[in-house]
Amino acid sequence: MTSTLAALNQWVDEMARLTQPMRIHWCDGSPAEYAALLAQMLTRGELHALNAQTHPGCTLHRSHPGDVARVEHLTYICTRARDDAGPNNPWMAPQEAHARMDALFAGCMRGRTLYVVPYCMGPIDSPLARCGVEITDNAYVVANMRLMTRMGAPALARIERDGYFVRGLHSTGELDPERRFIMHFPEELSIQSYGSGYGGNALLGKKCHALRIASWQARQEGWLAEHMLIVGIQNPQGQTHYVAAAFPSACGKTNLSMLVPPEDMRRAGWKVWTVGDDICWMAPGKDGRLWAINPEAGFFGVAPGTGARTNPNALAMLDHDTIFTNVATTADGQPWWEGLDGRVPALDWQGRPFDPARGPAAHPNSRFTVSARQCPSFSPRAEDRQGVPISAIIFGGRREALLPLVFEARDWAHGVLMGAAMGSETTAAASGAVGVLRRDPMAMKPFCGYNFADYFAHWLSFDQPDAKLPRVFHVNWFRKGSDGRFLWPGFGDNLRVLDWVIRRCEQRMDAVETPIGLLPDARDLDLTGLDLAPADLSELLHIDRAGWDRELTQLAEDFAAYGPRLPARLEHERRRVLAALNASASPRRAASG
Ligand code: OXD
Ligand code: MN
Repeated sequence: MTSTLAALNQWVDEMARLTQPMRIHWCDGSPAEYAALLAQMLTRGELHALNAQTHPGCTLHRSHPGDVARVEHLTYICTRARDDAGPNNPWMAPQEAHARMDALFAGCMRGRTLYVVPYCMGPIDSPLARCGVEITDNAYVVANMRLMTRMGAPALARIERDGYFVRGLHSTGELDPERRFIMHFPEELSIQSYGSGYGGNALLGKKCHALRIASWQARQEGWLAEHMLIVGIQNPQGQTHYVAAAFPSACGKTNLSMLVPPEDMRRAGWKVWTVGDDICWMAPGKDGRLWAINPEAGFFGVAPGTGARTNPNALAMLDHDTIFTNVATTADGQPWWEGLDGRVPALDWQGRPFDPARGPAAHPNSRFTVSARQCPSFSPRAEDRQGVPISAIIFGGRREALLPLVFEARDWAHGVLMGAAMGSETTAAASGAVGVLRRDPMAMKPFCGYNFADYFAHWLSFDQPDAKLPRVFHVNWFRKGSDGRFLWPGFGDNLRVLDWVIRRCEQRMDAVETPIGLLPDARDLDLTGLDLAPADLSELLHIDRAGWDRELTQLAEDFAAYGPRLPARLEHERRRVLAALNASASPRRAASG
C-alpha cells in the first residue's frame, strides 16, 4: 500500500473511532453500487419514486423543512491568523473549531453506515484536477456525489498518484440548526460539516472543496478557482470561443450555460456548447492564455423557472435518471415546479396536498441533480485534460437599475475592479432575506476561502507581460423599467449580447468609450426578430452618471473594510473611473481592438 493510501486508511480509522458507525462502506462508484443505494433509500422512504413512464430512473428527496439552503452565517474559514480569512468570512480559530466539531462528531454515526467517498474534481487525467475523500453518513449525499464528481475507484487510483487528498468529514447529525457548522481548514486542506444534508453544505466536493479550499490552493499555486459557468459559443463561421461567466447563485448560470439560440441565429449557424454551469478552474497555459476545466461532472441546478422557454436543454436532460430535491409532484407522480408549465400540482415540496395559500408548490431553492452527460448541449471538450481556452470573462449580477446590459473593461485591472464591484440582489439559494442588494465580488462572497483583499491581488497578479488574458465584460439581464418590467428578454436572446462580446474578442467590432468602460453602439447589437422598443434599448445602454458616482463612492466604503491589505492598484483603478466620470462630457466612439 502506498503512503497516501495508508494515510487515507489511517484517517478513516480515526474518523470511525470518533463517530462510531455501525459499518463502513468504501464507495467504488459503480452503477451497481449506485442502483443499490437508490433502492435502499426508496425502501427507507428517504427517496420517493416518480412516474416511471414519464421519468424513468427519477427520484424525489424531501429535505427537513429547516434544511433547504446554504447557511453562510454558519460557514467558517478557520485559519491560524484571522486576517487570512478576511472580513468577507466568518472566522474561528482552528483549535476552537476542532474542539467544537470533535464534540459534535463524537459517536454521531452510531447505528449508521459510514461511507468513504473518494472523488476527483475535474477530468480524471487532467493536470488541473484535484482529488478529495468525503466521509459521510448520508446515502443521499453519496448518490449526489456520484452524479456531481468522478467518484470511486478511478479517483482512488489518482489519489495514490497525487500523494495527497482534501479530507472532508460530514454527518447529517440531528439536522438541528443550533448544532450545524460548515468548517473549512484551508491550511490543513480539510473540511468538516455537521447538521445539514443540503447540497451546498453537504456535497463537500462542490462549494467547500471546489471553491473555498480550491481558491486557497489556487492562490498558492498560481491558478483561479471561480464561481463561473463555462460555455462554448460557436459562430456561423464554425469558430468556438469559450466564455467563463460569474453570476451569484440562482441568477441563471445554468440557463446561460445551456442557452438555445433564438431561431434566426440558430438558422444562421450559431451553436452553444455547455462545459460547466457553476464552477471553473483556470490556469495560465504555455501560450499565455487561461485554460479552464469544469471540476464537476453533473449539475445541481435550481428547478423553479426551468421551462421550455428558459432552458429547453435542461428539460430534455431531466426526464430520466435525475434526483429531484424539494420539488412538487403532479397527481400522476411527475416532478413539478413553478415555471415548468400550467399544470396544477397535487403535492407540495413537503408532500402535503398543494394549497396556494401556503406559498409556492416547489421550494424556491428546489433542485435537480443530474449527470452532465445527459445535457443535449454538453461539450465534447468538457473531458479535455488541458481544458478549454477562455476568450472572455463575464461578470453579472441581478441589478434592477444602473448597470447597463453589457460593457467591457478597458484592460485587466479595470476588469478586476468590475468583478470586485459586483453587486446583486439576494436569492433563495442561501438562507436569509431575498431581494436585498449586497456586494458580491466575482460572485465569490460566500465561496472565497481567504481574505478578499488577497484574492483581488491574486487576480491582478495574472497581468504579466507574456500573458494573453481574456477580455473582461459585465452584463445585466435583470434591468427593469420604471414600470417594474424587465427591459431585456433574457434567456436565448442573451446570445445577442454574447455575439457582441465575441466580435470584440475577435477585434471585429468597435465600441463606444465611456467613463465606466466600453459599450456597444445600439446599432451593433444583432436584434433581428426581437421586439425591443427603442426607448428600452437606449435605457439598457444608458449611463446614469450621478448613479455611478454614488456606486463608486459606496464601493470606497466597502473597500475600506480591507484596510491596508487592499491592493493599491484596485483603489487607483476605482479613482481613475470616478475621475473619468466627473471629467467626461459626451461619449465617443473608440477604435476596435
Ligand atoms: C449553488 C449555489 O448551488 O451557488 O450553485 O448556491
Ligand atoms: Mn453556485
